[in-house]
Amino acid sequence: MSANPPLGRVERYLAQELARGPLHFTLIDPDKSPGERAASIAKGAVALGSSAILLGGSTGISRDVMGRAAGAVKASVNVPVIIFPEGPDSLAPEADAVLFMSMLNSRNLDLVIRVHARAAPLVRSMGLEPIPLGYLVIAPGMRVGEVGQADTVDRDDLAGATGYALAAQFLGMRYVYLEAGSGAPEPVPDAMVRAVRKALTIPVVVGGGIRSATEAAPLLAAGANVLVTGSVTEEEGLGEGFRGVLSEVRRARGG
Ligand code: 1GP
Repeated sequence: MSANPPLGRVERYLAQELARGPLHFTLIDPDKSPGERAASIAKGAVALGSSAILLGGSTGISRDVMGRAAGAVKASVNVPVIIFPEGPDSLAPEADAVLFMSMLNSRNLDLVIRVHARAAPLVRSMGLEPIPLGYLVIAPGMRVGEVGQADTVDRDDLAGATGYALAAQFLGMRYVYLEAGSGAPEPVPDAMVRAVRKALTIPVVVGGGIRSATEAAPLLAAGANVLVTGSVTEEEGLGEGFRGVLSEVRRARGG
């Protein structure tokens, strides 16, 4: 036994990249964009500077659909393919890693820890790298807030968000994800990102409602370490909105 097991390959890569500045992850829903379609979005996204592909989003993605998307994406890009899980049934060994996330503010203990107890042996047997992450749903929370039975953090409750995020860090989680919900009319407030960033030493991931440079710039200025976008590519492909987000991230990285 070692007190601090070494980081896995994906986390080492992310740590190296994060040391050079903020990153962008592209979330692709394999139910909406299966197999080769997921691969083609991933290829375009990575060419524009996205640093990882997250696969997930819908409820009820089967292992088969996840596996085919992960396999196709892996064959076309050289960045990590990470499952954004919805439950143990959507895990597939074709991916590199899984966000092993606890929904910190869910009233449903299944989403805080019980599903994890069922999923952990599966994650190990599939050889997926688990990335420990505290997932915090901020108002409005959208569908994930509802399905996840979240006590959403109010948008002006900076102390509440900071408390949860710091607790996640103290529990040993290595990332915190501030989630406004997919398709949120506005992203997490930049003042909240700034407050959480200031209190933590682990990376802060921000997602939900980021559709263009206009939303991305203040979040990056507030210190967000990773921006996640999903809907914008599902709805508009690699158009102006997505390109705008990526150009802000590249600018924040000094490139
Ligand atoms: C959802 O944070 C992600 O979990 C992405 O949200 O679909 O609004 O980009 P969008």
